[in-house]
Amino acid sequence: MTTDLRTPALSALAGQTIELPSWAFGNSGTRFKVFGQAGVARDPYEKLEDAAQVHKHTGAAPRVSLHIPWDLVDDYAKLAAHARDLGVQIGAINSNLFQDDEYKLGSLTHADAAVRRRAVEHHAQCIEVMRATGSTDLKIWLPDGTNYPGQDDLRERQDRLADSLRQIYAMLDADMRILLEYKFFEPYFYAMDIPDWGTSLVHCLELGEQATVVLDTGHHAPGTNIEFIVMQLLRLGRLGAFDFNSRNYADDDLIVGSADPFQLFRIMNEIVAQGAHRPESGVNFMLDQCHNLEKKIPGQIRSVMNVQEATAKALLVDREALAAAQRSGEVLDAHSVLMDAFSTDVRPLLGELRESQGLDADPYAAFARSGYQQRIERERVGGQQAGWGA
Ligand code: AOS
Ligand code: MN
Repeated sequence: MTTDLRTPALSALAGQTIELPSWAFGNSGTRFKVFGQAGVARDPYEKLEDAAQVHKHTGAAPRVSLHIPWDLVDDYAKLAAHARDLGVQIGAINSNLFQDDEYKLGSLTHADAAVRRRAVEHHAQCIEVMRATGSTDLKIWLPDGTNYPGQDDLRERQDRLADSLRQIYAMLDADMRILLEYKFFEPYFYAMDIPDWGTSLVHCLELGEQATVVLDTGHHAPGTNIEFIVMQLLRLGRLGAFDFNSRNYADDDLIVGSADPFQLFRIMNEIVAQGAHRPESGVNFMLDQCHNLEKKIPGQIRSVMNVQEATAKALLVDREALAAAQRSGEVLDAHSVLMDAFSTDVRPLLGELRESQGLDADPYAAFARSGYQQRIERERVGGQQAGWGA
């Protein structure tokens, strides 16, 4: 390496934060089976306690996304205070448009204005939660779509969606923003109403500057060049957040970086190339995962570590050498610069970072040694475990 890349990499990594989803701490599964696990959180308070363990050992996960109504509580100021006491804070608030019978044919796009109004009003409730918890991100994943050609008018559904989103946007406070997610299939299989980043972006551009796109890494067809999308959204200033996870086949929601660490590196490379890893870029690096087989807390710790490792590798790309090789058309030299960074073992660097922060170099092992898992398995007896839909 011609330049010292380690020192700036360490300082950039010290500033990186990753947001955890509350639902990762509840039971989850597939549409075939939800497996229960001993010690799983029974309410949003316990979910925050588990999330705080991830932050305690990684030092990099200080926010937790909530989902309404899965995380309904009587007093959100109290929940936010509980988070603060644990050393974390409330992150994005996720709305839910997919679990009411009324939404079978659509929510924000429904042909019936009364159903659309109800779906819009649910966001007023979410914005109240944001005000009470200090959250500034309203994340909307629109599950609407159709299963059969001719089932509904595609154009009219877009117009209704634009109108519903305008009403939600109008409710935002000045420091709030909408994070608008896209997904190419599921729960509908002919035409989703926000199937791709282009559609999400078009709606965001129409809405205004407080609307940005969420890129869920699991929501693309196989072979999609996700880093290209990342680059383009950054270029336009409209990449609001990631929902990080891994896919092998569909929306698998597996641990980020487990299926394809090279893809995660390529994504983080575009992020670092445009300086978007810095907190002031406004890109929220969130996880959206479900740990069906593995234990929840170590699953989240591993995920945070995977994002940190991909980021560290991206920070070690020798950008001067890369630019020189690109300018002179040295195809393989340019490629080698990237591969050298990708092939670097960054675990010692991250260990050094953590030790400088008073943490154990290996958060995964430190959590295992802590006895927390055994304690919750012993103590959390009785009550209803949190889970998908609860
Ligand atoms: C659904 O497929 C999306 O990925 C959502 O972002 C997410 O799973 C949901 O918001 C969790 O409630
Ligand atoms: Mn998602």
